[in-house]
Amino acid sequence: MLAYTTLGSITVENPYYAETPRAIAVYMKIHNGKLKEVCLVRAELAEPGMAMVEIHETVMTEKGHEMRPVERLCIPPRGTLEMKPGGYHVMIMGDSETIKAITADKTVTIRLTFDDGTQIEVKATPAGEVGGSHHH
Ligand SMILES: [Cu+2]
Repeated sequence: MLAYTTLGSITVENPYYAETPRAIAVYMKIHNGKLKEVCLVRAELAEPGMAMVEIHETVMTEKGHEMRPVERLCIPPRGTLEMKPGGYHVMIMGDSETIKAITADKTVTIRLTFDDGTQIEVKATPAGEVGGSHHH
């Protein structure tokens, strides 16, 4: 089963999250149905709290995997961007209490803002559960 959220010509498919004691990584596929490039410029929690939210990319360095914040994540015209483990993700960071509170109901709701003004609320479910990740 797949979960979709569509607004205008942007479709978010299958959002899911993975949790560690001090962070939550949210993954999804974003499809751009426009004939113009669209860029993700902001991610935030639908209910703001003590956590910090950033868009991250994972890069390989001499020291191994490293995560870096990115300012904008652009999706080509009629293209799809896949945020997945080892690549792009939305990262929510906080202390363990804050992280626990966010995932208490097994749903992480984030709001994505694109450079064309579109805002989409996305409800991510835990990785591996129904509506969560699917493997190829
Ligand atoms: Cu990260």
